[in-house]
Amino acid sequence: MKAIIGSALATLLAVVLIQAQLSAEEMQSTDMHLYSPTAIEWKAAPAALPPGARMAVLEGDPTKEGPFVVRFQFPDGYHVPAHTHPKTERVTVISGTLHLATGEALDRSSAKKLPAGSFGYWPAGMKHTAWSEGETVIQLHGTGPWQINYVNPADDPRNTKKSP
Ligand SMILES: [Cu+2]
Repeated sequence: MKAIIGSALATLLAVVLIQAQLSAEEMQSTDMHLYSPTAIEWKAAPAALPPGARMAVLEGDPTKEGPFVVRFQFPDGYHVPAHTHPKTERVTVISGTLHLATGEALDRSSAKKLPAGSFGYWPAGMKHTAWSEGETVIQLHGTGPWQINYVNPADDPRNTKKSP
């Protein structure tokens, strides 16, 4: 009886280990992509962002589970109103300048200035607002799905009713 339970446990453990290995492998790339700056395909950014931004998906799918890398291109003076994310945000400034205001007050006068070459990350749920100075490209990487929740629902472009 003990032997049966022992081998059942061993089988269960083996199944668990194989599943853990499979899900780790799903996180790994099976293909290769090299992007020169001119080969990056820009599209309109998702409706969750104010109009005017463009987005390029470089790796993965930010709408799905798993790792992703995307870039956003903002025109000069583009502003993303106060918002949070359900996961850690990781931002690299590729070109231009990003200004970031954080904290409860979101005081724009004490915002951090992030010139090209900057990197920053901040935790899930942290309120922040950001705007560009000059045309600005930022790169986000993280673990999807990527989501944005506006502090004030009226700021959410998805809530703007398009006239019929
Ligand atoms: Cu953000």
